[in-house]
Amino acid sequence: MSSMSYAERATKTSNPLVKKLFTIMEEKKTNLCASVDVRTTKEFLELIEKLAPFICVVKTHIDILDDFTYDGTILPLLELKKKHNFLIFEDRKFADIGNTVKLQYSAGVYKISTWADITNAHGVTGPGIVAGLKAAAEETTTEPRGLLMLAQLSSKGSIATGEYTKQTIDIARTDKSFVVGFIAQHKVEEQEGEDWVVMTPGVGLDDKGDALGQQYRTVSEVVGKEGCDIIIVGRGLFGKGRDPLVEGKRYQEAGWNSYLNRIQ
Ligand code: 5FU
Repeated sequence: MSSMSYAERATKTSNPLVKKLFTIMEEKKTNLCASVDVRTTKEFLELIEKLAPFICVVKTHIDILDDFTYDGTILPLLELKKKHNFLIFEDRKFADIGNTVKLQYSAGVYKISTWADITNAHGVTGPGIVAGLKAAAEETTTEPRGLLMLAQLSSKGSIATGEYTKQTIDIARTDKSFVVGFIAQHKVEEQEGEDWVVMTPGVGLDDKGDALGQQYRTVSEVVGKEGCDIIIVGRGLFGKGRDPLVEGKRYQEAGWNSYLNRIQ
């Protein structure tokens, strides 16, 4: 489906969450997901407010915040979501048995299933992880929820390759209504009737990586050459004294132009 427009894919999908996502992307002309890895709620909300016009998805690591409270962090986040029209993706990377992830997703202080449209999981524990997360979503919200399976990672030496990646894709196929796509480094080969959303981290226009194993590729490589749908950018937008207003626009334009070139 990588040569089809987001608008066309929004019409074709029967999944309400995917429809919402592609519709936002088309309306705001963006395939940029901002990864807002900061430590205070103030910085978090201010950064999202600045980046909001340029993005389709906010990606959180909610457990990084030093001062998290549901009312102080999540309620204003949901207000920003309403005002600026984006989806929320909690990059929780679940990796346990079904019963445990069910609790981790819906309970504790974070109650992720009540506010995050999208979350993700590793395939390492087998398909029970999908069933556990889906059960939690069904029990805690009437809003559409979607799962991305971690098929590949961006970091140096990742062992999520080859047969592991293949088997993770097979796990995704066990529930095509709840699993909406993958975190991967390139487009996943699709079977008849499939249209997976591929979200890709490890994207940077100025750096090649960091000191802890992160590896960056350019926007045109990821969207144009590899056929990924959404670029996930963190420090490229706000790190090292960068101006999120400038970089937000820059990555949005780069992502959108690469997409337009791809579907021509
Ligand atoms: F699944 C993955 C992955 O393979 N690589 C990643 O970098 C997730 N990430 C996340 O994307 C990571 O946890 C960060 O939150 C973000 C990338 O941030 P950066 O600042 O653009 O390197």
